[in-house]
Amino acid sequence: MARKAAVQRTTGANGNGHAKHAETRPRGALHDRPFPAHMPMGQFLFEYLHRRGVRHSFGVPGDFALPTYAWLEKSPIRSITMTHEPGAGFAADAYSRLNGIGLVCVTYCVGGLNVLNAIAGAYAEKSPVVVVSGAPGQKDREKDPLLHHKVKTFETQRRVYDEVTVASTVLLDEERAASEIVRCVEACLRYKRPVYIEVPHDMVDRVIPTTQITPPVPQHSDPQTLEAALDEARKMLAEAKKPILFAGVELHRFGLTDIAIRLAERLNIPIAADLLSKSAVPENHPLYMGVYGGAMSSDQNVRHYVESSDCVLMLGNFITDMNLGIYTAKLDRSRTILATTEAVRVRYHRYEDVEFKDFLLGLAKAEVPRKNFKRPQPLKEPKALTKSELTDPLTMKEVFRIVSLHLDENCCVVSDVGDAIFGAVGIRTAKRAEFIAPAYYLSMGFAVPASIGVETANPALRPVVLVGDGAFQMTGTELSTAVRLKLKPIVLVLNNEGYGTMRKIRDGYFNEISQWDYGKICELVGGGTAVCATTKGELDGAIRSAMGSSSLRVIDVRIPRDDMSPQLATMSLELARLRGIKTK
Ligand SMILES: Cc1ncc(C[n+]2csc(CCOP(=O)(O)OP(=O)(O)O)c2C)c(N)n1
Ligand SMILES: [Mg+2]
Repeated sequence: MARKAAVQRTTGANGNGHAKHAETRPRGALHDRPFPAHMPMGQFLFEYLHRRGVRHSFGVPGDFALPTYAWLEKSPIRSITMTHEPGAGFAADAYSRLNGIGLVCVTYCVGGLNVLNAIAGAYAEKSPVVVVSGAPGQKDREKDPLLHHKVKTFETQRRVYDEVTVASTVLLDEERAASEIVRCVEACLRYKRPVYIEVPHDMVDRVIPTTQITPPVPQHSDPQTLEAALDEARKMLAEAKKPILFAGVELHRFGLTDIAIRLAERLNIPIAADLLSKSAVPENHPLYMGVYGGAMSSDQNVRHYVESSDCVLMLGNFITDMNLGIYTAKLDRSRTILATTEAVRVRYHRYEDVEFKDFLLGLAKAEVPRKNFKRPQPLKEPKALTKSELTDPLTMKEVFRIVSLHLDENCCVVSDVGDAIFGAVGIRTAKRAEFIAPAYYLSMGFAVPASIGVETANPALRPVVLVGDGAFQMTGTELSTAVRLKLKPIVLVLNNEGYGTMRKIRDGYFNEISQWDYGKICELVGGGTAVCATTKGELDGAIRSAMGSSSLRVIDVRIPRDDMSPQLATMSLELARLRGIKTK
């Protein structure tokens, strides 16, 4: 019997089908062992994902997804049930950023649409998450009945997901199911963006052929265009008196940071990062100047250096309003080279068909004379606390200084939206620490569940979670998942009694939230220890004690209601000005 064709779609990373992309990092051993010629669909799905690097799945099951979950359980991938799908999405996003690919497994619409916001964030910030959703069966769809969890049509969820993915499929065709799975997973790896695989519950046990799947095709640059782009960039770099490398997040996502650092070292040019890529370059590197983002830069030195540079070599940067300090950044095209996975631009010329990695490798080999860069002022390490200040009340600025004192290469700072993210610009670590935040999409509720993804992807990392009281109230329940999994995040609830960031832009009763006794969360979730910190000394002691422990720690960090980090002060003024809102 002829079956309905699988619904399929793949678009480029920029959503228009024309995106360029770098080669992905080598993933799991795909072709070590050939797949059996026929396999149950569920077995093939998870076996393929496992071979491509997925080791964990985050989600919540449901009746349409249970047959798929049964295959997940039998697979080598470990399934983690979260308290709510948004948490599963944020955990999978953070996991994918560190691991290179991740997985959420949910049920139809009630689950799939619950996780949608997190997947939208993963799309916006290029995080390679595979969404597997259980769904009504082929038989169920025959007379288009009103089935539970259905919204409008059986196609609704897949169509919604088309807006936030680079490939999607509904596995209704046994013959093509294996190649559809491969197509979606490979698109996820290639574009570093989410994909959607819908698995009807009565299809997942069926035996499907795997013989037609083909290995992924490596991408190549057009040699002449590449040479022309390199030629112009080399000339610009050679003539520049004051070049700077402005590191973007794609360096991290595509595993190219080390090549970029070697390039800067060879040419002896300084490095700045943007907020999304903060920590991609170790902050203690001798060439590292700090975070640049116009008015939101980590200090005036880096801001002046970038803005007076005659050649800003931007590698993998997202040009977002946040990254550019709400458009206070000054980066005109006459003095920039911008290379990303989507295109290479040198001054006013745009080069298509040039792979980001090829361009970077070409530059790394370029014969450009070394510059005589000498740092105007060495980047200051955070000052240790003096005895006399231990009893001082806390301020946002001091929180970030005290956190900086404790971070090392085993830490991963996970920031939520609010002053947790703005203030994090001011974190200056003596050692290399990871940093993860939804610094472009800016969805609240990211950090606590993301810390679960971080520690699951790399158990050697200790997540240091910076989360506002408002954001904590959204997804803090995931601490119960952390306790169940014996994870050990250190969670700093930046408690300023409400939506501080919003208050700074426009004050009103709508920015009030309930005051929770955050310390009690440990009792509720049955693990961990909580303390409250109101002074610098108390916070310092609480973090030191947390670092020495190996279980969940929650610190209720009491910050005066009207205080804010210097970065938020600048940004809120800029935002209010942009929106025409009068500030006090
Ligand atoms: C999911 C989501 N809802 C609403 C917002 C808008 N928003 C941005 S910051 C903010 C307040 C955050 O409050 P809190 O977590 O307490 O951090 P604070 O601003 O006080 O530092 C809100 C509501 C958002 N970014 N994400
Ligand atoms: Mg708050």
